[in-house]
Amino acid sequence: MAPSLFISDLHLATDRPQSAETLVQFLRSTARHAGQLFILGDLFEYWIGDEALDDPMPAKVAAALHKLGSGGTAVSYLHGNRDFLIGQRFAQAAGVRLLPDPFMVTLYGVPTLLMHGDTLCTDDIEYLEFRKMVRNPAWQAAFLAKPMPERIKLAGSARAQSEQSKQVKPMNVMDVTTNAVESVLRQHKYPRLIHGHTHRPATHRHVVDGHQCERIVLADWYANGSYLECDEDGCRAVAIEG
Ligand code: LP5
Ligand code: MN
Repeated sequence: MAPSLFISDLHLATDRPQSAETLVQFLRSTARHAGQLFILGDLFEYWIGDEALDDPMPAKVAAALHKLGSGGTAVSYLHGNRDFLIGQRFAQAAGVRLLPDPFMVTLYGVPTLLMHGDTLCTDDIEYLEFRKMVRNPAWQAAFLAKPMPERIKLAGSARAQSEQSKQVKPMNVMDVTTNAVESVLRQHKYPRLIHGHTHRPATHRHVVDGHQCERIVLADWYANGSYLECDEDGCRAVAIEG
């Protein structure tokens, strides 16, 4: 059976064109042989409204995703903490299905839970407060109603505050907590879990109520591209040569 591929945390930005180029090449080659491609958030460095589709880089990425979908690889997208404002216009232009977070899917007989991963970082109280604010539909509607230059300014200011706050936060606060992981695994009847966000790629094993669960953390694309490939034999991380 065709494999399922997973990517996250690409952080595509116009001023760092290499990652977008790597992605477009990946969508035109490896991804075409997959049955499904799951994007688990933070495809873009930040997203402040689907008007960004008027810019060349996001438009090119959306077109390449759409072409992949038309060729028979189903593409699904789950929001990250940087691109939670991706909306229906982008979804249509890219031909992607927007998934809720968390999302359960059975792959090759294995129940698998997909998340971005930010909600598992339950010790990061400041972040979770910020998240609560920006995930509120009324806040989002008000933000999207602002003129683009104002949105750019606010996003810049949020990024600056985030970078500042990350410098003083202990590293473990910015990782998942065992409690949150175990609780979500329990809630979903002990599936395999795949997520990104922490930029700490690894495969962890959790024993929850006597059940063995695998937790796979995806890598970011800062240094080079990579993807996770899953099939009936399990999952493996693959680096994209380039
Ligand atoms: O993103 P990353 O990996 O660097 O850090 C995250 C958490 N930070 C965020 C913030 C985003 O980066 C902001 C960019 C989103 C832009 C798109 C939407 C525009 C929204 C505009 C908002 C006004 O997600 C970081 C985590 C880290 O992951 C690890 O998990 O720790 O969380 C923080 O740093 C949050 C801070 O603790 C609090 C941030 C306060 C921001 C307040 C913004 C108010 C702006 C008002 C301007 C006048
Ligand atoms: Mn993230």
